[in-house]
Amino acid sequence: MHEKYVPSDVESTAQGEWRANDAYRSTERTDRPKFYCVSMLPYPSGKLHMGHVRNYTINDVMYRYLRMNGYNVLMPMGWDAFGMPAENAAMANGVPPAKWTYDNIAYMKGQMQSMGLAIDWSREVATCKPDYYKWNQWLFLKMLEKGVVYKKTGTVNWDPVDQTVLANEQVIDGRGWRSGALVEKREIPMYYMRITQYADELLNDLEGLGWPERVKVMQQNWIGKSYGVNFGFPYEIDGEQKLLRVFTTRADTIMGVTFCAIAAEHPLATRLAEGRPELQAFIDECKHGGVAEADMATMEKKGVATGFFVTHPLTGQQVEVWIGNYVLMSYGEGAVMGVPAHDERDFAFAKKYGLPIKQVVDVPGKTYSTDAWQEWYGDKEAGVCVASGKYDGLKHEDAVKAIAADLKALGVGDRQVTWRLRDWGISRQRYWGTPIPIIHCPSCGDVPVPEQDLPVVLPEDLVPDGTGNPLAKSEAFLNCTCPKCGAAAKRETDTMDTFVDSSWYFSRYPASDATTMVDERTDYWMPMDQYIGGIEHAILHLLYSRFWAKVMRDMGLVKFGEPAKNLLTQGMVLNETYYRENDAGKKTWYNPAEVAVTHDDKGRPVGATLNADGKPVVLGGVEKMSKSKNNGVDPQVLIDQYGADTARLFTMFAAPPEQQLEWSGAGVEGASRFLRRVWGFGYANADVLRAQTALDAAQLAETDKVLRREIHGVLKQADFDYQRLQYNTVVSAAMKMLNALEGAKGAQPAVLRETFGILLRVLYPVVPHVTYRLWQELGYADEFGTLLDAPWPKVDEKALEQAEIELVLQVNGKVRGALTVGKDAAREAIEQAALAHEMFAKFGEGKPAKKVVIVPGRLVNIVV
Ligand code: ANZ
Ligand code: ZN
Repeated sequence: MHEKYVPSDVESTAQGEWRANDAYRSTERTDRPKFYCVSMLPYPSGKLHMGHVRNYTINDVMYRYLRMNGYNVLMPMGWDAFGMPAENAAMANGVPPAKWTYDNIAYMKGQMQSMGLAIDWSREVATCKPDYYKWNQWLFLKMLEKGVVYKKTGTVNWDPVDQTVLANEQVIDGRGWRSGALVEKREIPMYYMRITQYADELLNDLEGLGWPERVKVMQQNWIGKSYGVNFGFPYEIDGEQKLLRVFTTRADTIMGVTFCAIAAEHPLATRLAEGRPELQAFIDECKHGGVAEADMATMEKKGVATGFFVTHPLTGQQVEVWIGNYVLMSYGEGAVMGVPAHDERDFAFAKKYGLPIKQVVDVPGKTYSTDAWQEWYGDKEAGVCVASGKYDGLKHEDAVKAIAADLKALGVGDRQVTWRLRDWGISRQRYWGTPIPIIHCPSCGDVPVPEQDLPVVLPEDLVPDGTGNPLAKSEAFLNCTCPKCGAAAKRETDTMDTFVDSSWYFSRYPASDATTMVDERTDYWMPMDQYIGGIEHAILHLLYSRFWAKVMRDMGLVKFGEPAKNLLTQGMVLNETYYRENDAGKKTWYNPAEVAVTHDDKGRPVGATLNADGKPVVLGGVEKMSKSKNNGVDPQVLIDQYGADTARLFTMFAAPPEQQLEWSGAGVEGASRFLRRVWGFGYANADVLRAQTALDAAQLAETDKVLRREIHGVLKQADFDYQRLQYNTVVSAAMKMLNALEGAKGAQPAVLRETFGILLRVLYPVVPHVTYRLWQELGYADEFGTLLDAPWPKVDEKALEQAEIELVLQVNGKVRGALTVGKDAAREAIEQAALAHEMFAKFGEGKPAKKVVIVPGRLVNIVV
């Protein structure tokens, strides 16, 4: 055994042995309970960042702890390998996205291996490989057959200069990110997945999931079930009687309607704009800008009056129709009844255009004013109807019922449930994705690719140039024959949204080599017992995954309807930021590695200078690690300098998994120091530790009992913390153990061996390399086998039982201190401990003790 702890040596040897033994390959054994723990698969962007390191270490700690505790555990890994960054890199460097992607995968896989993760690489999945995306295509066609997939026109962002469709994030302030051209909205045919068909189930099943409450609430809001009323305002146009239909959740405010607003794409708007250039101009203006719903909520409310009137169905009054940019064509009826007194958007709109505001709900004790919007104006629980004729005095629920009944009696409306959830448009006009398996034939129309011709393979050698989809220019891909009539035909060039790829990969890992989409190994492992990932995936990825699970279940492919029983959303990794600002106000951000920081006496940073020139930089505060703020720490640098175990220990110790983690150079140093101490203890006591003498519980010295009590007590707490996934306090437990071991002088060899063996196992899931090596070096492996499958240490309740008590210590009748002894300590042991006490040395004046008086459970008096 080396005297010095050399992480690179320890880690490469351990990893070499694990690889040689295929130590993390899992099988579908039935003699143990299974536990399937999965991290959200990474996008192969180039190299790992600290967020990845944290995510996978949490997963790894869980794996190792459970495996030692008798579970059959599987930790898989894969690559979310399609997507835009690869196309962007291709444009920048002229390499095909495939090459960039495969290179990144190889590099990042190497990094993961150097972290010592317990991944079963035999199950690796890359979503850009034909044997994976074949099944996206296959299920797409099955869904098409069943009507779960359908085609309709959808709105996209069109860049008129680059002649290409842009993703929402490529539209910046209404302009194309590369060309700077004003973006237009375009209607094109697209494929949709009917997720709305599962809306009720997606909502109801949330209840049974062991997920963070806030994630469930986010999903709930996204699905957005609302109970309302759908009714129409009668009008006449071109000699025809029609209804302007609206959807409202506040029918109780119907007497407060002062206008109606319709979306720019509403058919009535189109009709009214005929021969009215000022209306048409506004409609065209609305076509610019992004199509993201979030933009709609925050943008300035704008509109134009049409001079056209509809009739209020209950009062008979004339109500003017406006075209408004805040009305969405895709929600409800694409039209709203304007109640400025009680709807915040309508309020802003009415103030801007001087429309009347009529209060019809009153909350006792509050005074309404049209000066500024107040939260309570929109509260439906607190108020009652006023200025509403026969509905006066009714509360929200009763008013809605009464008004809906009246509208129904008039034949113009009824109650209605609506959902915020939209069907999922999966067509993308991009190259680097799963080809949609459809063939366009001039005579047969859209023809599905026959099952035996799957997969439709994506060419891997194209280089996009930013002007449209390269598939549309590739003759080799494009040209084919119609499977129905044999005539020359063209392939669909749209590819699938990359969220399709990530919607079911966890079901593929168990059966990654199967010639079917999934197989009985999927039945064995799924659903995931623990899913781990970032909160940024709380809505879309998780919702789509749940939807796919239900679709696959309904097709008889899998036996579960929810993919993840438990979800852990790990906290973000934060770091200090530093910058300088030039005269134009442009900030340059400096990496924390490039600056020297001064701290006050509380350790808070008070100033910093740039290493390069010694001049000051501004402290920008603690922020999420990101490229834009240049405050990332490269995990590779950390691993190269300190070893993977230190990186793992620091990330687990600095914060509980779900909390934010603040980076600290001092914390990393501390982690490294601690591991050197563990090693040092093992080295210094190697001979004693290696001696496998049996522990004789009856022959323990008091100091041995104290040590065992400490170690078993901390083990009990650590066990509890492992089970509730609180890994930071598991690390503190190990630190306490080491302190106790270092403080225990002259412990019996068997006790030292037992307690250090406990420390190694408690620490092992967090720092598997150094503990694995010590386990071997100190002969534990000979006794228990490899640390990977060593039995988890059991708490010896007997060791805990002997609680300590404190006795008052007197010297010549004067109180000089306290003496801690075991509850059942024998007379001689107490006498011994009293005479060894430092207070006796100090106040006994070097004289021998004449007599030691012991009052059991109370005090000890040494008389000299
Ligand atoms: C009148 C009203 C009065 C409304 C009031 C609210 C408060 P949720 O709850 O999210 O489903 N709305 C309906 N269709 C719309 C569309 N296409 N674009 C924009 N807004 C639309 O929202 C339902 C409410 O959103 C509806 O209730 C309607 O405004 C508006 F004091 O009707 B309400
Ligand atoms: Zn044909």
